[in-house]
Amino acid sequence: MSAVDLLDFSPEVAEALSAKKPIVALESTIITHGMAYPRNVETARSVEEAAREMGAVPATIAVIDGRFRVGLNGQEIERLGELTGGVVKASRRDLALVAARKGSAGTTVAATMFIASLAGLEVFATGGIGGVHRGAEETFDISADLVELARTRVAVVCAGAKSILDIAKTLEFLETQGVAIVGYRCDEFPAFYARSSGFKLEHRCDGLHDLARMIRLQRDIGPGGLLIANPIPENHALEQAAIEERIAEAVADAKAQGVGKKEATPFLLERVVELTEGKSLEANIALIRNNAMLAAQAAAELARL
Ligand code: PSU
Ligand code: MN
Repeated sequence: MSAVDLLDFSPEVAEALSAKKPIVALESTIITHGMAYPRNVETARSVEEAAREMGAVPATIAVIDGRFRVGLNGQEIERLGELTGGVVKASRRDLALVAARKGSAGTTVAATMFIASLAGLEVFATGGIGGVHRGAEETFDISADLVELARTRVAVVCAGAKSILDIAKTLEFLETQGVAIVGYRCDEFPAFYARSSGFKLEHRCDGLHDLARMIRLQRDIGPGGLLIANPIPENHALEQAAIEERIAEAVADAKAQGVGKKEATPFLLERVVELTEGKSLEANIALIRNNAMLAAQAAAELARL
């Protein structure tokens, strides 16, 4: 058996693939581990809607009963959303093992990229990628997302990396791994809740035609994907210094409670939402929608190249 045999497409995505319509892959760890129920389900639906508004078919990816599902219907998103915590957070390394016991899982950026690529999808939208955690010099906590970006030919639209991470080390690691990064209408790598991080990017792009050409060439040249950095819309951005303080608190809490490994990211995300009284959640939702819209436009442009 090969990995492709594990793929199942929703009827809508199957039709879009054969008709060569633009498709945007979406991850599901945001649903299972990134937000609490029912906002996770509302967000997943609204992000799909955003992709549709821009003319693409959304394909939310997850592992369902041991199968790699590309495209979930509303009911399936609801079911996954209710399972928060009770379901596996699958990164690349977990896929075969979850499939072997016919389990279900939310897929991280790394796992979603892998499945998207298997399915022949070119463009994927997420909120923020995983990265090098603060204190990684001791814990070695570096997200598998970064390694996947180096070896899988899928373009990933993100709003940068949250400053729950060490952005400088994340960018260094990406450089070492040879990952191509382009800022969409920005000169700096964005910091998720904030439009800039202080870290300059080497490449910038200002239009969809150029972006689509970059995606296509990166796909031709490889071996990895293109990371497209798309800053949070101005009217949703949070004040940098204030959010930085809350994040530092969350990181300290995680350390004090000994939270690490794959629990680190979900714990920090939830703690930041509490500490900002939900403001970070609103920003998070706005930026994912914004990324889905850009990914959809890029996918539509790719179809025209
Ligand atoms: N960043 C966010 N929200 C998220 C995640 C990252 O702002 O929900 C999720 C993504 O699915 C990402 C994963 O791929 O966390 C990274 O987890 P880890 O650090 O364990 O690799
Ligand atoms: Mn980790």
